[in-house]
This record gives sequence, structure tokens and C-alpha cells, in this order.
Amino acid sequence: MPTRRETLKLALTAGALAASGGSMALAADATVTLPMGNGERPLVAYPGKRPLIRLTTRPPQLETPFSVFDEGPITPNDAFFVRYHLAKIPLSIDPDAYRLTVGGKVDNPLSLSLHDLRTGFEPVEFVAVNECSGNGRGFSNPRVGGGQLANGAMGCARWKGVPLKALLAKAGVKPGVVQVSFEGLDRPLLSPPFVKALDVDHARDGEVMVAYAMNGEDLPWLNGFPARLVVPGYYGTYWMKHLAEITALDAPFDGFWMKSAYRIPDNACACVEPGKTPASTVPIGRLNVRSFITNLQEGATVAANQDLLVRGIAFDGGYGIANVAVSPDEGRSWVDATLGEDLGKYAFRPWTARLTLPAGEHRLLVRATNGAGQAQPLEPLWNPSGYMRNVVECVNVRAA
Ligand SMILES: Nc1nc2c(c(=O)[nH]1)N[C@H]1C(S)=C(S)[C@@H](COP(=O)(O)O)O[C@H]1N2
Ligand SMILES: [Mo]
Repeated sequence: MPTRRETLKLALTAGALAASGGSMALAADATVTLPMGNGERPLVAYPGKRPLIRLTTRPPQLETPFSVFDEGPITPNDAFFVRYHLAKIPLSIDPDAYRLTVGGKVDNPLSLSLHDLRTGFEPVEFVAVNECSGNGRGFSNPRVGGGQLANGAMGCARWKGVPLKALLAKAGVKPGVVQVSFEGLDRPLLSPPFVKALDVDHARDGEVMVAYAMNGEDLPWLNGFPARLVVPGYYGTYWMKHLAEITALDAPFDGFWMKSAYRIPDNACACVEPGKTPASTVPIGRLNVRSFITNLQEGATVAANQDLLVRGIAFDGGYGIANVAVSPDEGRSWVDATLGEDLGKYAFRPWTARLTLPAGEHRLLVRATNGAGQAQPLEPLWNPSGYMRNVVECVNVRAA
């Protein structure tokens, strides 16, 4: 049973959502200008969230201000980005009435309460990055359609929940099942329902989780209360929020969001010549390796000829970060960074490096290499959906 405190919190959250008129179009506190054409965005505090960069109102889509990533390798719940596709997001959920069903080609269909999820299974816990496939899409050149995101559509949290494997085992997946599909409580106005699928072996790998806690608290409403899928190492599109239905399928799922959307060029770079259309595509999969400088803002002035601490984060799709290097001179030379606390192979890995810059303008670069030897490209790779951006990032500073 949810505690009195939880019920109260939920009532407050639902009340705040309803008070905002269902569309949740809250007033802006301020604006920010992202470094891209038409980059002006309002900063808006939604229920359970600090002011975040608003991309759309219905459904709400919120980006994390980049300075948050300098606070540490765990993204606070109130700063975690929000992405939805469908106009009708749930505005009230009764935690007592909520049920997660496991059905389709199974021997014993399940209907589980939140209480069942919390107490009926051995919980697992790990830290993992959730990144939207379109993170950084707004920097695509030539530009592409879709949400014009800067790099704030990512976050790293400690997730706790039930291994999907345990739920599927309890339901008894029938022989011949090839995929498992997932649907949440949000509903479309006109578009196809948001349903995603994983191959059954992936679904049963013991790592994919139905999470009911995030950084030691209930999931924030806008991040999928009361339970969501966590697919470590994979792009956020598979991390179904407000998870309601799990279905075992004896044929590959061919709904719109698998067959037509979230597909990448079927080649090693997931890229094509800018402006071209790929010959064939496959569903998006693991996160590309990325790294960011977090403590120096674009255009910052730093002290010349003195020890300069450069700090940031790196992550990848689960091979782990092997190396981070910083270049003080646009890539002519590289200085190895020192890797910080290891929160697990799916987590943000903090790093620090020390540079001494002579007086003048400097373009600092950062590049990560993962445990599989994959490194970030120096030139951006392009695809028509602006997915999987992972070019070496730069920050221009002036030493004086
Ligand atoms: N129910 C539901 N789950 C969803 C989505 C959605 O539109 N509806 N969007 C997905 C996408 S594309 C991303 S990037 C992540 C974003 O997770 P977040 O909003 O918690 O940051 O949620 C995924 N899960
Ligand atoms: Mo996404």
C-alpha cells in the first residue's frame, strides 16, 4: 500500500497538473537561448520539477539546463528531462487501482499492483543513463525535422525495480515468442499509440527492469510514475513510462514506432551523406559514446598560465568508459583525463583534466573512448532524423 505521505504527494501532484488546465501549459519564469537558430526557449517549472527548458507544451517536453550536469554524475529527479510523444499524458493515476498486465503468449497472464511489484519480487538496483535518440538534434547540419534539442535530453539516475526477466518467468512465456511489447498510459489524439518492443532475449537479459524508484524516491510523475521500463545502454525511446501493458508476441511487432519511427541507417556509423536518404534502416539500439566538458561555459574567460581544472562527464551504451582525453589546441595534442567514481558501466563517468593555457583564444575539445574501442568522431555524423549525435564537443575559452 502506498503510505499516507505518498498518497498525499500524489494528490498534490495530480492537483497541480489539473490546476494547470490539463494541457499543463505553465507560465514561463525566464527564457534561455540555445546556441542554434530559433534557439529561444522558456524556462518553466512543472510539478515536481525545477525550471527546465521547455520545447513543447502539449505534451510537455522539457530539457535539462546543461549546468545541471556539472552538479555530479547523478541527475536530480527535479532536473531530469521529460520527453513525450502523445498529446494525452496521464493527469491522474490512482496508485491503488494501477495495474501492470503481462499478457499475450504466456501461460499465466498477470495483473500486478504497485504493491505486488514492490513486495512480490527480489528488487534490483543500478545506475544508468537515459538519453533521447534526438539529444543534440538541433545542432544537425543540414538541419532535420523533429524536436530541436540541445544536449539536455539525457540524465543519469539510480533505478530500482523488478527485473523484467522475473515478471516474464512468472507469466511463463510460451515457446515461439520472439518479441515483447510495451505500452504506457498516455494516449494519442490522432497518431498511432506509442508501443515499443524488444527481442525476447533482450527482454530476458536480467538487466531490463520495471523501475518504481528513481534516486531513492517514487518516479517523478513526468518521468513515468508509478513504473517505467529501464533498458540500460539503450536509447530512451524503449524506456516506456507509466508502463501498463507488457505483451509477449510470436511475431515481430510492426507498429508505427518500431516499423517507421526510431530507425537508423543500417551501417556501422548509422549515418549517410548529409541530405541523403539511407537505403535501408534498422531500429535504433545502443547509446553512442559521448563526453562533455561541464565546468567551462562557451566563451568563458579563464586565468592564463595557471593550472586550469577541466571537469566533465562521459558515458556509452554499456562497454564502460576506457579513456577521456582533452585537447587544448583543436586536436593537435591531447591530455589524458583522470576518470572519477565508477557508478557502473551504464552510468555517467565523471572525469577531470588539468591544462595550462597561454593568454589568448583556445578551442578545447573532449573525446571519450569506450571499452569496445569506439571513440567519438571529430566531424559530426549525419542521418535524416538527427539521431545518435556524438561528435567531439568543443568549448571556446579566452585565457587572460
Ligand atoms: N509512455 C511513454 N513512455 C515514453 C515515451 C512516451 O512518449 N510515452 N517517450 C520515450 C522517449 S523517446 C524517451 S527519450 C524517454 C524519455 O524519458 P523521460 O521523459 O523520463 O526523460 O521516454 C520514453 N518513454
Ligand atoms: Mo526519445
